Amino acid sequence: MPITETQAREAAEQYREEGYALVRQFIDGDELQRLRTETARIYQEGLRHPRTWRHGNLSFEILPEEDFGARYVIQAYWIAWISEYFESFRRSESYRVLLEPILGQSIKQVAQQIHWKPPGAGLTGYRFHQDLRFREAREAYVDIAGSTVNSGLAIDPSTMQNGCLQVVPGSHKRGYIGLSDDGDGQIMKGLTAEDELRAKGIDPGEVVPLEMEPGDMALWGLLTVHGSLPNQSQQDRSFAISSYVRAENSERGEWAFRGGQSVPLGKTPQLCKWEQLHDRPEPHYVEDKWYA
Ligand SMILES: O=C(O)CCC(=O)C(=O)O
Ligand SMILES: [Fe+2]
Repeated sequence: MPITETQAREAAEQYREEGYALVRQFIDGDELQRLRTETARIYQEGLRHPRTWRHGNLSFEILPEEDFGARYVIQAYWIAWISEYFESFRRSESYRVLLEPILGQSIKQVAQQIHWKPPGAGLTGYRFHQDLRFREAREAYVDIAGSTVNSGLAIDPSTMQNGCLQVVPGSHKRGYIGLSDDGDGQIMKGLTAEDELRAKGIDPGEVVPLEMEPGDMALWGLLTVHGSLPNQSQQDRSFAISSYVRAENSERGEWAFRGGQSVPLGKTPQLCKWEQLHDRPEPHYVEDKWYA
């Protein structure tokens, strides 16, 4: 059963005021079971690749055995291309109800990701940052921050021990502050020291951990300061992230809803993020030891 319009309105209100929102039991029951089963299947699919692999928007980010002692899948992008379940889920009635009070009735999707934090993988934290840093081609959007919302759905229980998302309420009203933009800007290497937060005017005491049960949904914006720690437990934390934009303000993305109607993927992928979609559309492995 999709969330109610009242829940969605309340979430939109919290999102506007605080830069994030938490919706408990966005999905449950059989739907949640299907999500978990399909996520496990996709992890196994990713494990077939010895290194990071891309094909159009579809991609698996791999920590290879030669560098990590075992092979780990830490991210998958645009699995809708290999999963009927995720293709319809990304534009399901639950998402429509959730997104409409924030983005209106015509919506494109610019990111679809699953993040895993396999126990033992080590490099599974995300230093504090604002997602605006990931949006290339700002000219392809109008009012990009005001027209985008990110959503993260807990597939596994998400706890302090396994690296749940942490947010700074109200930080979306402070503009772009450049956290983790120093050095090589690689947000999965190292941790954010409390002093880095203080240097940008954030009291570490303001950070709110979002512990979530499977099926719970978090929303945050492109300017909301957030991050997460590496998994320090024996339980994985898989998390399904999707980023949606108000369609009339974006030249990029796959349609999700047009005038409130769910829109399936077309025959060919639309430009979402990577310029590689045009430069190197064929399947290929990526030589980028960003973790070295
Ligand atoms: O998976 C997480 O804990 C956070 C991911 C994140 O912030 C991102 O991909 O931008
Ligand atoms: Fe992020």
